[in-house]
Amino acid sequence: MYISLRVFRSSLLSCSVHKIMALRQSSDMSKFKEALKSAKQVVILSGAGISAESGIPTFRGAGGYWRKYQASSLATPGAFKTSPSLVWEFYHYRREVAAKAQPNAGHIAIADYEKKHSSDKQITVITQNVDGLHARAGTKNLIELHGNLYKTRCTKCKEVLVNTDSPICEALANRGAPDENVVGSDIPVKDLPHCQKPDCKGLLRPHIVWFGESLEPAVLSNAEAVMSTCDVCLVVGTSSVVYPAAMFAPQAAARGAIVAEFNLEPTPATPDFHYYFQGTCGTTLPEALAE
Ligand code: BJW
Ligand code: ZN
Repeated sequence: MYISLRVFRSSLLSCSVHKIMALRQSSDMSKFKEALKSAKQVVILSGAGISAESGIPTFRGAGGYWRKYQASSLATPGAFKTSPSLVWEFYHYRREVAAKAQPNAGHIAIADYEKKHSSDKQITVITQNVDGLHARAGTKNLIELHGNLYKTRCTKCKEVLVNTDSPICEALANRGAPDENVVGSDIPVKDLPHCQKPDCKGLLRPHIVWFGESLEPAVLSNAEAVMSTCDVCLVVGTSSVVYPAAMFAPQAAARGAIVAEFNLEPTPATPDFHYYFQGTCGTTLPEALAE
């Protein structure tokens, strides 16, 4: 359920005031592992940082550009309306990069942890990533909040389909190079991916949640449900600036769940959490999730 930014910020502010008195942050791994051991419901909330070691660029910071465009400026309905060709080139490039990437030690540690503990704990991975690497590492109980690079949605009949074709259509073959000297994109709309239903033939788009679009209601309510009951939450490789995901873990911490952040650097949400482990997910997660 949505709360307004003003209400959210003021509730965070009062939480933060409370925490200044009550919450002492720790980076004691053995203490965290004790808390994890006794947890019954565990959520792992991941972001682009977990896939960085697989060679997939993050959104913010130096890697967040494709050609001269900031990645987040292409992930909008407006950009697709203005130039479906440019946006498809961007997504074609990212589909190819992610298809060649392999899950890394962080993804694998999470998948192994679920495999080992699914009989004594409820473990859910909520990811903001669209690259499919958690599933490829073997994670089963997975909520993909922002969609998936290998799903398409018809702009006309709204049908969602899995599509792993490479390239997704002939016109995109050898397109999408990240070279910043390449300007614009000129693939005629008729040559971009289209719905195969004979009575539809609508233009397809990536089945991804762009800025300003709502998350799928069922996906959002599943995520909110597990976030509202977990006893331990690991927040891994996310800058915690994109809503609604950015408020999941601070809200869980505010109601008393133990929250641990794993990141290369502190984020705006770091002060809200009980534990902070600085470093790459590929090194910190295998340690945190091992027996
Ligand atoms: C490592 C590491 C290593 C690196 N190890 N760590 C409330 C308040 C204000 C604004 C809003 C609000 N509610 C909604 C909005 C608007 C908007 C929003 O949040 N804007 C903010 C930027 C302010 N949200 C939306 O529009 C959402 N829709 C929505 O809520 O609809 C209703 C609504 C709309 C408007 C107003 C009100 C209500 C939809 C959000 C969809 C996000 N989509 C994207 C792109 C699509 C996916 C794609 O093409 O791939 O999803 S944006 C982009 O950001 C992507 C990511 O999933 C998402 C989060 O980024 P993430 O994963 O955190 O990556 P980075 O790069 O930011 O951070 C990486 C981190 O890893 C860093 O911290 C590094 O340090 C770390 N790191 N290597 C460990 N090896
Ligand atoms: Zn269709």
